[in-house]
Amino acid sequence: MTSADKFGIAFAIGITAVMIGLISGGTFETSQPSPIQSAPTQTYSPPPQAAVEESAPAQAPIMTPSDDDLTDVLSYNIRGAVVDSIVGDSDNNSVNVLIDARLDGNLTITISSSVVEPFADGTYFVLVDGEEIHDFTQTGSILSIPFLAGATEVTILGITDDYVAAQAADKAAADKAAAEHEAMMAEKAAAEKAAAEKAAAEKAAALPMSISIENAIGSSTPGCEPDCFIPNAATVAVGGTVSFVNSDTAPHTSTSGTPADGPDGVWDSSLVMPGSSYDTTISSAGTYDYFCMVHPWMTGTITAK
Ligand SMILES: [Cu+2]
Repeated sequence: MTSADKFGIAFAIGITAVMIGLISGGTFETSQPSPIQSAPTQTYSPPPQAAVEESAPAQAPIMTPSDDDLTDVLSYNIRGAVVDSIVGDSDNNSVNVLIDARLDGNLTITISSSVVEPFADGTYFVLVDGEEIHDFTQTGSILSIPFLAGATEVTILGITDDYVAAQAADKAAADKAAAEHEAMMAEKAAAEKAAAEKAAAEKAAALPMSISIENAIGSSTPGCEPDCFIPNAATVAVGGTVSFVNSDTAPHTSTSGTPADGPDGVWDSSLVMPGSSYDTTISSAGTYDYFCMVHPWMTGTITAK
């Protein structure tokens, strides 16, 4: 073997050693109890991943939620216990950290949303040995979770299908309630409109079936116009009766028509003596002019509806 070959082999061994060092990457430390801090601590950080250039096509992530063993994937720091394993459960959108807690302690772990998708507000649920706990803290994606000596399992749980279904059911119920409220309001408005229309119709239908019209006192001389018949303009229901009452001291007539064109033949009382009256029935809708044949300044109208 030449010296050149020996050099080549030595070089290859050196390169291989460097490569192994790079591949194994991550750091793993376990410190012994110290006088200051009695609980053991364990820290793990995964090796940095190769930077992806922005212009490069999207690459499949090295770690995916379907990976079950996340022991060498997630960064954590634990005090008072050692981590046996970290197992992802993509079906349940959760991560289980199996620990051996010799003392009361704390687990700080970074959970990315690609490993466990959080709830809509970015938070996670945390269970210790199956019991939900609330005294953990979450800062961004870093969870700091306390546990008691003897704990064996820390579970970090994200949004679940049941939760999504419950949210969807809540929204559907709210939408239904809103739709029902809207329909009820529309129904109420329609009912109010119908009631108003009915009231208007009843009011219109409530025209009197009989009215009384008097001759103004002293109407036998001009000057009573336009109120020589009181009221001068009156309304009665179709088929109703109009009673002309002569409460004046002179005889008068109520004659349909106008002084200019004369009687039109609908009705004519002829002379009505003081203290007497004359009734006529209006059988058709319309507006009727009338006057007094004796005193042509006396005029009035009757409307029948
Ligand atoms: Cu008259």
